[in-house]
Amino acid sequence: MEALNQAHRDGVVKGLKDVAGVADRLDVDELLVKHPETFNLFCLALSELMSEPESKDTMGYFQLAGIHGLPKALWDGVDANSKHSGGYGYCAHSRPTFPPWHRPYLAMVEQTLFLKMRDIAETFPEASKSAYREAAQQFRLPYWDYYRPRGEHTVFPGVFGNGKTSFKYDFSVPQIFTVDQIVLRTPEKGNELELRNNPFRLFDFPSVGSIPEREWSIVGQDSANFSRQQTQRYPFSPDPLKSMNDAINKNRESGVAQILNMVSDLAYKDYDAFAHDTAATPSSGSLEGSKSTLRGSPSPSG
Ligand SMILES: [Cu+2]
Repeated sequence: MEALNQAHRDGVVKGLKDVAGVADRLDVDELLVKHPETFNLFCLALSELMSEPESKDTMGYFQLAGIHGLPKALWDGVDANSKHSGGYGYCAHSRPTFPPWHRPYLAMVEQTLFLKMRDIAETFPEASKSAYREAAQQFRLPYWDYYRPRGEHTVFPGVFGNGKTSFKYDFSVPQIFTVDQIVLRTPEKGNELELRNNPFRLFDFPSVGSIPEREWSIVGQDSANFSRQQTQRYPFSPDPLKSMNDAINKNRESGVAQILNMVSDLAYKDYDAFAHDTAATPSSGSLEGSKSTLRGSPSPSG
């Protein structure tokens, strides 16, 4: 464990294999339902990370976020090869390294949260400490499976009567991303329940200028009209949640078709065609393209 702590302080990603073994990453709802104590610790750790955004720690919130986008800053003094990232962050867009680049990046976020979860587990009362220690060991960064039904029967903008389409399953946004507050068991309350702000809902900027004004253009043409107080999803929609759910349900069919195509079409034997969006692909789409389509739907700022 000390080796991982030291590596982390040095800005090195070792991953969790040596300290927690190998485990599956789960869909966010699966983690929540199957490992509630782990999810509880995850929320506490994420809130703690987000509460010190301007920490100069190389594994601090703004430092981690800046690797992929904003705020624009050098990570540990290393200059970015920004030719492919639009001048922001280090993300390997439009290159063969697009898929593998994101794996150590997410492992870095995972390692950061895991170490916080381990520390938080130690602050719980003696009677619950060992349960939380074990819960931390179960943690792997969850993902959002866009094609997992979250409910039954939905109606969304489409092509049938009244311009609507209906489907027997609803692939809506996981609820944990939508509610303002959540109930957590906290060490401060002696493992009792406490109402807390939901860290998955939004991020409150510590000050209006914490993202410099000149950097906002990365989030698109309309960025001048975005809130400088907090992050928003579908900021210009009168009903952001409905817009997100509609987009996810509407894009599901073409998204699934594209992924199946990438599995079955021999054109994708070419790794470049599979991996990124600038290769001359004889068929349609790439892993990068499908990520962008889906990411662009729920959150215009990525
Ligand atoms: Cu990226």
